[in-house]
Amino acid sequence: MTVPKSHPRYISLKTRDLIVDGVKKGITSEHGLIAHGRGEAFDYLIGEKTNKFAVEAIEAAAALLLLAKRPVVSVNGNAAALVPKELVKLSKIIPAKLEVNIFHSSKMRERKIKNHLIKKGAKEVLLPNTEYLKKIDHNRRFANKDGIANSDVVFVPLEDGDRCEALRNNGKKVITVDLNPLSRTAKSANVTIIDNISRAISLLIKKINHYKKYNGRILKNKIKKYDNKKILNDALERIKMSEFS
Ligand code: PTJ
Repeated sequence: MTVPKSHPRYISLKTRDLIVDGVKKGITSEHGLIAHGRGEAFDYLIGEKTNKFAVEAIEAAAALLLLAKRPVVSVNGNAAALVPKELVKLSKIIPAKLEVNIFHSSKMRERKIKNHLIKKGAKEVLLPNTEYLKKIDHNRRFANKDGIANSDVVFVPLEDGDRCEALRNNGKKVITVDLNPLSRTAKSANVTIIDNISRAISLLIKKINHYKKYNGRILKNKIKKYDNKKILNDALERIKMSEFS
């Protein structure tokens, strides 16, 4: 669709095009369209901008990813359609493994997401294989032994609640990006970035580059001071403040 730049909802409409293209290419699941719509609704309510609570979470996420021993960036169909280049860049600067790990199981879609990430510059992209996460009893439990299965910190944007809880129950530290502060994922992650992935990921990359000069003690201190419950509450307060203007 051709949208003039002057259109007040230009960014939102172009972002929709990315998700629709993702479905057409077989990268994004049809359910991804619904998830995107839910995200848009929450984005409205937080003012369609990166708020202070998101910046604080991005700082904690940057520290956690830099301190991790075996970090993994998990990619699903929505994230791959919206920010593929940025996910590749993020995995390179940490550095972290990239693993395709999707909720609506499909071997074909996994391969398509992998190829899409390679086209965008990724050298290696893992797919779930023989290993599996405990305490989740369906076909969404598979993970790669060199990736999520043996990771200590997982960056997993737009994740389903069950799988986020399963990652926590398997001893992983979880960083998510989720526009809905009331979702189970938002509540069960260690660090919840309540922002649109399209805005948050570049800021996370910048912050990681900036934090690389800090030693472990400073980074640990940033994590110690971080309180995810407070961040969720701040986001809810922001939503309550939404009013007609
Ligand atoms: O590719 P798959 O099979 O792994 O499927 C991916 C989706 C996202 C469809 C799947 O994980 C799913 O169904 O997720 P949920 O349970 O609908 O949760 C997605 C969450 O992401 C919701 O809380 C949305 O509000 C939020 N969300 C949607 N779009 C964005 C977003 N958060 C940040 N940025 C967005 N652009």
